Amino acid sequence: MQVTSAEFTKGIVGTDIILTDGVPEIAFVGRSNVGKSSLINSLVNRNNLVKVGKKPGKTTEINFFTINRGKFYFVDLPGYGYAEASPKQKESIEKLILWYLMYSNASLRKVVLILDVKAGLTAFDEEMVRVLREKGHPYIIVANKVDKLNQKELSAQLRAIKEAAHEATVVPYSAVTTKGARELLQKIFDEA
Ligand SMILES: Nc1nc2c(ncn2[C@@H]2O[C@H](COP(=O)(O)OP(=O)(O)OP(=O)(O)O)[C@@H](O)[C@H]2O)c(=O)[nH]1
Ligand SMILES: [Mg+2]
Repeated sequence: MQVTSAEFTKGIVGTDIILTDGVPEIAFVGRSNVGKSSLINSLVNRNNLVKVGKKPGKTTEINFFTINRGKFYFVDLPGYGYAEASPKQKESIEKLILWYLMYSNASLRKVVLILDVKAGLTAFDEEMVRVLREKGHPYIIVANKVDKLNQKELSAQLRAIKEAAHEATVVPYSAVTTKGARELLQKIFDEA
């Protein structure tokens, strides 16, 4: 499937009518600064659909983007684990993400859990995997920023990530070079 159009639709912080319109959602979650927004831009071939590199930890809403004139939503979640956020801010972001994944009744077609390939899984990433498995949401792990590692480092990191994530599908990716974009789109849309 090709992404032929993408527009920002709305940001939500709780129950909203957009969650019940039946349009399948593809959600992008991950720690702050792993490249969620950059990755969405690279998948839709746009430089600035989603704002990148602004001060991390500022996005506190769940942002919906309409893909291919209403066939799907791409959903950009706020990043967790931003070191300089206050404990209260951290907690409210984690609560919002957990609510969305566990209780919002979102029509989740796929959850894309994004990691920094160098960092691997943090404690909250492991919590994410646990929740996704428990709720039975189909998910894919993306190991982003592979452009930062050489081949040897890369294969060791990918192996470690796969092991820590219960042998989940792990797609090596770079939002900078767009390496992995084709494979990721195929996996998101369940194509052979
Ligand atoms: N080298 C490299 N840098 C990347 C890649 N993807 C993103 N970055 C950089 O990482 C930084 C964070 O990227 P964002 O896309 O804003 O990350 P985010 O996960 O959306 O961050 P929050 O919105 O704060 O949660 C930016 O400086 C990007 O340019 C990548 O694949 N390779
Ligand atoms: Mg972002």
